[in-house]
Amino acid sequence: MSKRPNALPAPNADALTSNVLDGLRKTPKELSAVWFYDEYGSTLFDSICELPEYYLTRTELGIMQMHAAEMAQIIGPQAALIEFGSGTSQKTRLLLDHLVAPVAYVPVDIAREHLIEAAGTLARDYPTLQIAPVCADFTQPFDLPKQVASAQRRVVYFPGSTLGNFSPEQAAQLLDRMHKIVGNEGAVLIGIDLKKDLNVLRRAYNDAAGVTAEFNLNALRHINREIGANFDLRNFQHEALWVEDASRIEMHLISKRDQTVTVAGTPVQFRRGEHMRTEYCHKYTLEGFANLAATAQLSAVRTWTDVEKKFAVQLLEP
Ligand code: AVJ
Repeated sequence: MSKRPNALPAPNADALTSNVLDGLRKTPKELSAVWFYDEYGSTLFDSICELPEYYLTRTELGIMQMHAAEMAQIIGPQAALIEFGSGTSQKTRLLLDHLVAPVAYVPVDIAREHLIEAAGTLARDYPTLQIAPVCADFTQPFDLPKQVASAQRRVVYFPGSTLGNFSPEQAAQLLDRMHKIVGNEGAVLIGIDLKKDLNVLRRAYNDAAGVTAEFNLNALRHINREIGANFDLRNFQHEALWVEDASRIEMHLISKRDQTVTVAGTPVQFRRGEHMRTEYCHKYTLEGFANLAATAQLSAVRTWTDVEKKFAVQLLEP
């Protein structure tokens, strides 16, 4: 790694507190999906990716295995790859194996220890690659490391259908920021989950082993620790439901009783049965996604899918 891991700053605490309180003042209450990803939550997410019901990761990995060589060829030599929400960088390896003389890999993730570990493992396996991790909430502006400057082409990699976590307006903004980051010669390689059998979708977010429930509840544990709150995890129940109008799964936490929770010194009331939204997981049609990308002046030059069309990876260019 080009940077000492200790030099990675963690995101700002005041911004995190107002992020939570703003969401809790809404009706219905909501929390940002960013709260899932503390160290434990990132590990839980890695377990979710292995669940039999959670088809997303293995389907996308299959697409990458089949087509990474072609993706790398279209991306071209001496690219800088900037990954939003890099996690374990597992899918990225398939791309790195085929890219010709990549100039830099910039994994961006909110979970600091997880990021450092993933970057370290990657550095051992790709000794000639410049790896410049950035610990940041990628929905906020962050500085690009200097290594990116010498690239022939900048490419944002955004796998996992993480875009689906954002409202259509936020997703359009995020795509627009990606467009600005890569510039008019760049590209965005993005993974999106496609709309399918509703029972398959519901099961993916209501797994039999209860890992997703634990992942959902862990957002409260993370908030308790990070900004000082006293959520009692036993008083909330996980639920994931399909919302047809918006074409999305929503993850909720339902209050099991009337209760008052103190969040960074502010009392917050919950009624029994009240829903708090913790995540959107939008499921796209290729046409719907094309319209979304177009709002950011991006369009698909290539689309790769699995045979059952469960998931798509697209290369977007300005
Ligand atoms: C990593 C955001 C794509 O929405 O499917 C998994 C996160 N949430 N199970 C998704 C998640 C519940 C995941 N993304």
